Amino acid sequence: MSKTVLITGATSGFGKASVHRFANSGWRVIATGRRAERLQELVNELGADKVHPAAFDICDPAAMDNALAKLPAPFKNVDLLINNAGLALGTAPAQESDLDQWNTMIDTNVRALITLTHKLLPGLIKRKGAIINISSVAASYPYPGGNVYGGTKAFVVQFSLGLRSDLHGTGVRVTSVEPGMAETEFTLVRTKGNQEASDKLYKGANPMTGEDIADTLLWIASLPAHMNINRIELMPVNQSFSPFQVYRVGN
Ligand code: NDP
Ligand code: 8X3
Repeated sequence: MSKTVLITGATSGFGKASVHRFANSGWRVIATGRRAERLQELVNELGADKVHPAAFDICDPAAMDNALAKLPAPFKNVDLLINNAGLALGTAPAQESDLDQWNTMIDTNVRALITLTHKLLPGLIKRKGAIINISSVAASYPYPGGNVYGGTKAFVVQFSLGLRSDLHGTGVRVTSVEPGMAETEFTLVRTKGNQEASDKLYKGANPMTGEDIADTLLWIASLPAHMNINRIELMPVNQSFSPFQVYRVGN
């Protein structure tokens, strides 16, 4: 019998590619995001029996409740929650950052993620389901301008590991997926629509793609029920590590 996955942030990037991968592998998919027309395109491409579009702002708990209450019968029982919706805003150092942007990242990457998880946990436990949370390499490796974004993603890692502890014995699997550079709309959003900045960042780097991450998510979800990937970190070959920066007095 086919299973149901709820994928947040399905209008673009990792989420959109995952809707295709899961639907084409026999899953029923609840696809969420604010851009309703993009969700409808997924339904048109993949079929209304495979994809249910749920357009809402994930930061609005009432809208989330409404969308969950309106799930049609075949999509009601979620077996897998992929908490993917998220964003980075700005690259300024902390001392020059915009507090509203910080709060939006916390509301989206943290508050909305825990809210949806909390709402779906009873059903996931009943069905011995799974949760995959999308974190980032920014959770483990700080970089200038990563401040609150990295903080939210570190929360996602630790929350995932905490869930693993709490769900001990329930059969529910929890995974933190921590990707590095992948070309999606991520940088366009981060730079408020600066296509040139986005193109420049990815040019020549051969970054990962939404499909690369979607393949990883499908692999994790398809493992035997007795196996749990706790954390997985992925990078394009052309991305690696730098030395610490050292500020020298007198420079
Ligand atoms: P995209 O910008 O391409 O996709 C982000 C998705 O999140 C969109 O579908 C967007 O939908 C959704 N989203 C954002 N805010 C809201 C909101 N308030 N309500 C509902 N949906 C929302 O980026 P990616 O695919 O790259 O990002 C997916 C996840 O992966 C994010 O959590 C990101 O932090 C993480 N990540 C990305 C990396 C990268 O290099 N690309 C690397 C590591 C992690 P809509 O705008 O329609 O609402
Ligand atoms: C996205 C990867 O390195 O831009 O989470 O923060 S990075």
